[in-house]
Amino acid sequence: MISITWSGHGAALQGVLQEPHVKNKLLIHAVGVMTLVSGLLILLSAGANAAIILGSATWSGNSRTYHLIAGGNLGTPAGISWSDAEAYAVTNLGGHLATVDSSQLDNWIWNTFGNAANRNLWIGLTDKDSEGQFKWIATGAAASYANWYTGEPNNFNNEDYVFILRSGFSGGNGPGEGKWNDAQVGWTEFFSAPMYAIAETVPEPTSLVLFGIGSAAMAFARRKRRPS
Ligand SMILES: [Ca+2]
Ligand SMILES: [Ca+2]
Repeated sequence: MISITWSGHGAALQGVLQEPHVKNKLLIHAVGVMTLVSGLLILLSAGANAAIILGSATWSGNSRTYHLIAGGNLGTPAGISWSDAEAYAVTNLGGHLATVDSSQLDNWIWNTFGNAANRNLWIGLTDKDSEGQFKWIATGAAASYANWYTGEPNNFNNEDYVFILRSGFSGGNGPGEGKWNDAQVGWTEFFSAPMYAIAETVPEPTSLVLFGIGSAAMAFARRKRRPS
């Protein structure tokens, strides 16, 4: 345990610290430094995760930006688990795996990221909290739109996480490309095709907002320090 006691010069320092204008400056500095550090940590962590963004595009229907996430590196992208993809979206993008709550958005994602490519696409739909009750990870809202493959979701061996089946997929229930299937959280491939993921972000990146707040606080503190 660490304890701090005031004595001697400390008492004098404590008196100075209690002067209102000094306390205000210290508070401004503390807020500025903390928000700058928060923003830096978010930006620095962008290189720390074993995941990459292969492409991004904005849908005019809601002005949100969607990102194609994979594991591995840019030279050799690889499949990624639902949990790693969601963690990457939260930590590095300030977002989540995608909420695909309309046929228009579903079709746009398919045409933008899935069609004609040998990849499955994780989305932000899960029934991990209550079997059969599928909710969007970003909002917790129950799914009112879904695009299941025939026979899905089947919760086979306790499957709680949803992906879009790759282009050209055909299984026991016939052709299923672009349709949805529930799967297990750690899968990185499905019938030899890698699992990638679609994440979404709102227009203003979180890290830039934090930087803005931090920079404004520091600039304000600098202005106040100047002799008038
Ligand atoms: Ca399930
Ligand atoms: Ca399934």
